Amino acid sequence: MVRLGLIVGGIALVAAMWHPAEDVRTIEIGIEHSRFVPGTFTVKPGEKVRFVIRNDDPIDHEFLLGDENVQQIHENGTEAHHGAKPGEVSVAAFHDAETTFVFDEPGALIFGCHLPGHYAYGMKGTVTIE
Ligand SMILES: [Cu+2]
Repeated sequence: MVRLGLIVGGIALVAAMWHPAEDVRTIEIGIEHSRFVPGTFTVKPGEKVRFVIRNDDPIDHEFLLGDENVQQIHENGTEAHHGAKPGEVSVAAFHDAETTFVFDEPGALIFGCHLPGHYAYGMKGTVTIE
């Protein structure tokens, strides 16, 4: 029995080592009353993160990750639906959505919702990459 356990454990370990692409960290972000919760978090350079966004509000929102420039483009843009680009996803009322993003160099990025008035209201957060 101990030997079988060692074999199974060994296989699991080898399987884990053979799939570095599966090394994805999941971060859950809630939306409550047009706020992201949590509003700040930290990741490592090169880290691959699967964001699971849970919208507990009765209205639609979006999660758009990028630098200040990207945020300005979305704030002035007219894209009605997001989901094709990594780090960008629409989140319907009372629904979950997810998007996967690979962080690059140390620094900081912003995530925000750019439906009319939301960003100005404070529907934004910061990711620190360090
Ligand atoms: Cu919103």
